[in-house]
Amino acid sequence: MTQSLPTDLPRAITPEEIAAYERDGAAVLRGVLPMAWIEVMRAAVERVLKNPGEASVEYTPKGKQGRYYGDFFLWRRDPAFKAFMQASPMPELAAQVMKSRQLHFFYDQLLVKEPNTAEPTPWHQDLSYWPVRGEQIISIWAPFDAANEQSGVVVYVKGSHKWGKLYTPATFADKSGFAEIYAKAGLEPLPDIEAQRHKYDILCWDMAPGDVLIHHPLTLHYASGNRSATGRRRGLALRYVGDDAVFDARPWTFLENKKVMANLPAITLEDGEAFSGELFPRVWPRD
Ligand SMILES: O=C(O)CCC(=O)C(=O)O
Repeated sequence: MTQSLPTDLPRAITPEEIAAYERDGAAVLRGVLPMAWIEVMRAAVERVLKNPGEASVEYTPKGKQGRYYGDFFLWRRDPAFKAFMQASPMPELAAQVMKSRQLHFFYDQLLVKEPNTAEPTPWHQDLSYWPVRGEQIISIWAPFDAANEQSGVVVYVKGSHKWGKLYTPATFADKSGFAEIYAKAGLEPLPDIEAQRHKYDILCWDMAPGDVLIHHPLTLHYASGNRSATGRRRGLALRYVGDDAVFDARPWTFLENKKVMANLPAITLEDGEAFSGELFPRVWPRD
């Protein structure tokens, strides 16, 4: 059924949008995700929510209202997620923004916040969690609902990708299994951005279905809980790596999280090697 969906970008990414991404570390791209894909992905998200995977995390504590659900590497178990990262306009978008000849898929991460969910996504930078080095590394945050600050759209500290900092990864929830791993990384503690928001230039966009956000792996970002009483916030982050990205074998990344890695093939990449293999397929150019 995904075969009849559009693969081409509805429009080219403009030089101004690329310049904003490079300068600010994040940008909004309006009207780049066709509605047909959103519908397919809404159905795919429902499948996952009804049948949570082994790597999934319920970030909302039991007994509290709302639901903050996180899951990883969905493309490995659901054909719609695989089609979305491979055959939707998203790889072309990533290649254009990063000016990359080739792309490999790194992983996908589903983050759903149902109405009345209090739990925020803490301020963090992605790169400190990841076994990757390079500049051509991008996240596309694709919401399948309208999203705004009230419902927990992702917001960014403008220009923070240029601070030259790699901060200690934040843990999304106490029992997620990550805290012990990240404490060992020996990185600089994150500043308390939430408590001092006035000191930072925060980028925040209202999103309509069809819009996506893009961000650099060093850009600090956050999302509030979903304070809407009715509006869901279903977001999927797609991570792509381009020509200059290589495997970084440093310890204390998410690879050491047994829950995430349990059902994935073993990674045999050496430090400094380009991404390849079954777990990190080439998705651009399309064969
Ligand atoms: O969806 C969220 O709440 C956070 C997303 C995020 O942290 C990311 O895409 O890297």
